[in-house]
Amino acid sequence: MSGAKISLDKTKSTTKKTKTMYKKGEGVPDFVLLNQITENDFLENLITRHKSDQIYTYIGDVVISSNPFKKMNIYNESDIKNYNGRYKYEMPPHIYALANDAYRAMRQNQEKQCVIISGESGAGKTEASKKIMQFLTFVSKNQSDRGDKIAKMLLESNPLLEAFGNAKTLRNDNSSRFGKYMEMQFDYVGTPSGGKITNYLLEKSRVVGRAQGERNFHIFYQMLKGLNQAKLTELGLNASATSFNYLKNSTCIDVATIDDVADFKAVVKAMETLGLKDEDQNSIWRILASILHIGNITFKELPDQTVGTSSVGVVDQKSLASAAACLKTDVGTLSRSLTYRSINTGVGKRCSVISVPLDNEQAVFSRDALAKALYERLFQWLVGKINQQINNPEKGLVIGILDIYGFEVFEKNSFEQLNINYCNEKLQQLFIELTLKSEQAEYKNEGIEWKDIDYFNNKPICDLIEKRPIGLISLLDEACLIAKSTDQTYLQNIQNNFDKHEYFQSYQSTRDRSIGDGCFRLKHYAGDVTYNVGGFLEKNKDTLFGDLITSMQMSKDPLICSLFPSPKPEDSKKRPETAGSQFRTAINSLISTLLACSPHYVRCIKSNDNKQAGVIDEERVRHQVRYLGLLENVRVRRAGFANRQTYQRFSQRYKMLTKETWPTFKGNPRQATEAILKAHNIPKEEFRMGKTKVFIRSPTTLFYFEEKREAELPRIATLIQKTWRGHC
Ligand code: AOV
Ligand code: MG
Repeated sequence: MSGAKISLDKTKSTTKKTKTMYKKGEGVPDFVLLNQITENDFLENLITRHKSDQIYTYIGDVVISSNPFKKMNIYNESDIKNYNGRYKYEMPPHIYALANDAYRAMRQNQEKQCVIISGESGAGKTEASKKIMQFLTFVSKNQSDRGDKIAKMLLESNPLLEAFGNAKTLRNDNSSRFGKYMEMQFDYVGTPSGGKITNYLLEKSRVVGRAQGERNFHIFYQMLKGLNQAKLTELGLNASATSFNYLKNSTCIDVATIDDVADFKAVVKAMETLGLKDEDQNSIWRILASILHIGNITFKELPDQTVGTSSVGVVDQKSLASAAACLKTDVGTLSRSLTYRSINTGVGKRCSVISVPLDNEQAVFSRDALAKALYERLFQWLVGKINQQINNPEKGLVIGILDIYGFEVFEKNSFEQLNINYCNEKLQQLFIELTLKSEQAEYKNEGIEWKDIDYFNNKPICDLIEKRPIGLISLLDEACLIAKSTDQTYLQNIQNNFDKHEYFQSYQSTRDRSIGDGCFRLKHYAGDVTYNVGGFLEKNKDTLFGDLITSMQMSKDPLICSLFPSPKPEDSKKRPETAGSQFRTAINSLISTLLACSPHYVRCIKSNDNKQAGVIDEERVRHQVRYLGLLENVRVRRAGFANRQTYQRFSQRYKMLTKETWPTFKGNPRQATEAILKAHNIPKEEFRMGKTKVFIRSPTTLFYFEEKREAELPRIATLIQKTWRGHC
């Protein structure tokens, strides 16, 4: 798996420092430079560049990345050094240039930065996020031990979390099944001081089942191939992966692009770097092994003589015993918690608890719920453990990197896909808000002459999903509260509410047979997705019966016990928050976090659906260019201004560049800005004076001022020193 490796190649680089950025026939490095902005011109440039191994192209500050599906010789140590500290226009487009810009902006402006990476499943987001981290850790670690150690830990969190949170899907061999926002923390001079990971909704249903041809989370296969024999025997895992129902049920064990043994080694190394002690590691292997044993437990009907009804008993006593042994819990209690459910009856003093036997379907449900809960809580614990090691609560500077699961469409799409695609809608909305909408709004507010550019706004789809009290999530919550509701009644209810909605379709409203029974369709920004409501209510409620919690609390392993705390008395009266609303809250809080930072964008494009090197599928790429709104992005960018700054800031930063404004100036910041621009003969078409800000059309003008300033600084510093000495 390429996913786990992030080491730097020390061989020679292919990115050379150059001022002439492009040759004829190789396309333009920034789409803004195209002669004409048509879809075909855009595509031609992208394809030409992809074919000549130039996978990065800009739209102003935005990096467009097309997945090469092959190892590129552009990520060596020498490449990092080439990009470090340089200006964008000096070098060919690269993700390192964006990382460098974020790092520079963070230190220069002492402001939080974030990098938002978007694109569909398999487009290259996770790889991009790792390249950014690789660049930032390399250029920022100084020779201090602490900086080095932190940098190492930040990098090592990747293979560890990928092992537990990524899996092979039909779209991507290393698909992220959780969302991740990694904040890299720096001190005020830019040395790494820590990090914090926020994770979003892990697709835990994968633990118990998935589509044919997909895999469970990588770690299961790694563990079976990587642990030594003695350990495997101790865990009762001396059998091939195909002996475990949770692994064999999707008929995919080995993947050509993945080396589970090597990845396992990387995981163990990462665990060590991140301070996971042997006993923690042992608990982790035991939990994972217990999940595999739990998956092999099946049930059979038993006649229940006392009540005359039937209940179920565990068939596979050996698997049950192995699971209990791995979990260090009592086998009888575990067995009972899988086959019975305690129910409180009566109120107050008359309250009593009765034990109700489960039928086969309920027992299977309960078994799978336990396996999913164990895995999800272990994952959460792992993230917490990493954070404990790396988080530095002291105030400093931050670059956040967002790598989330990409938009996805499968043959059968369920609750998980709805959440994943909802999250992608929100990110697209953020992109629209920040780059298309507010940019145009700002020109207007500042009184800059501007002709509006149309774009597709996906806000109605976001509202359709998340709006309260009538939205897909809220109505699902409502259904979860009503005892009689089923997935079908939920479907009926959303049809009644949304059948006239522009972006919602059902068989009832369209008579379109392709929207099968029990399904609805959303017209997402990235394409139509048909969701099957089967399991929606259960997945949203996400219940884990108290008996299972009790049986886990009896474990003699402190880690396992800690994963299942008893509910606090004050929480017992509150209704537990559903999975859907938790996700909505988390995503909206993420958006607020991102809005508080200066954003940098990477838009990843999947070149083809077969993960093939050297192939770029024009129609697939055209579709992505369309829905990502890239053409509109170029239009706004081209007609607009690359940079804007308040008069205050501009004049403050560049006042030393003209004798009119240095050392003193009597006018206001706007007049000072005008004087600086005039003294440097900046042509009129190159800037506009707004109400509070100056707008600069091309980045080169800004670079010009920056270079002049850098050249001036030593002289000014000497001058100040002399004046200071003179005063002494
Ligand atoms: P994703 O993160 O966008 O999908 P990945 O970053 O995992 O996609 O990329 C998928 C695969 O494409 C990787 O495993 C690599 O084989 C290849 N790849 C991507 N970027 C590069 C690159 N810059 N150079 C070489 N190969 C690359 V998902 O997590 O499924 O939404 O949920
Ligand atoms: Mg990914």
